[in-house]
Amino acid sequence: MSQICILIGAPVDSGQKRAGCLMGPAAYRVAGLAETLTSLGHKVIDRGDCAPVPHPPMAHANPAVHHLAETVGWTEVLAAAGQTAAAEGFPIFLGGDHSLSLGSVAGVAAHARALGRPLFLLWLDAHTDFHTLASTQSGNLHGTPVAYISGRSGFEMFPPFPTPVPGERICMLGIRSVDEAEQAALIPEDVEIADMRVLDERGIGAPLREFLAKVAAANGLLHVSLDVDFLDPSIAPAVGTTVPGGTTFREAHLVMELLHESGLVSSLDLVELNPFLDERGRTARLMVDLVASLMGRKVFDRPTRQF
Ligand code: HAR
Ligand code: MN
Ligand code: MN
Ligand code: MN
Repeated sequence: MSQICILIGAPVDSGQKRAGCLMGPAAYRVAGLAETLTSLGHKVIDRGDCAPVPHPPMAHANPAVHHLAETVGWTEVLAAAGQTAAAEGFPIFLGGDHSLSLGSVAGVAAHARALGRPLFLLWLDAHTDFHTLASTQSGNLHGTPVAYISGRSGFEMFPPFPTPVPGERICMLGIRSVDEAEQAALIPEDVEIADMRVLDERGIGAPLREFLAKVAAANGLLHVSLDVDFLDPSIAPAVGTTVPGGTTFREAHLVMELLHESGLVSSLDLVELNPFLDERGRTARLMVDLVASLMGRKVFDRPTRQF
């Protein structure tokens, strides 16, 4: 199906401490994201880069928390841009660190609420990003979006999340770094966590297919959040938080191919690319290739499915 892809540049660097993610949107453009989507038959509208709504500094009881006002400002602008774009087509958020998902997912959740359809979330990441502002020790707000999206308390300075996504509508793949406080908070939730141990045992297709069946049965919308560190650092070095033992090139493409076949994905984040750490653009190009698989590029285009 041909889509109207709406590119939303989100040069967010405030959710962590290693500068460079702000160059992400430019790197995706240089790597040919729009041209790739056009070649697959999609229409592309590039909305350019957003800027955060300005706020005076905000303090938090947890002194580790930094760039709070800026993060709230990003959340507001991206939620508004995301809601508008979701009504017009298929939003693709070009990050930017993962704190941008506080806003991108709030935007698509507002759209889902307007349609009266449930939103589901696929989190492709080494990390669960399930901290609250109180529990984060690093103070890096890129480690918090899933807590906000699932309606945990402690985000009072942020806009109230429109219809929080309950744990049973969230699936995480690629997980291999979970802090103690996140672990404790995730236990009572029903988040489907296919960590690397599970993927080693079962392969990556099985847990994903199970989740997609739930989305389809509920007539849900599906937001996909793709963190560069989902991938093994040997193939995707351009990220500030490398964790060994990530997904392979083919595992990542299989995820994207299955997602395409499902026809269920309605919006996408590309996050944590730090082009300053890249090797001649290889990570940016790999991310663009993964988007191509998600949007319909096939290894061999069979007239009928025969797997
Ligand atoms: N859990 C750690 C923290 O909160 C590391 C979080 C890193 N998150 C990302 N995005 N890089 O997934 O500081
Ligand atoms: Mn992340
Ligand atoms: Mn991560
Ligand atoms: Mn639950």
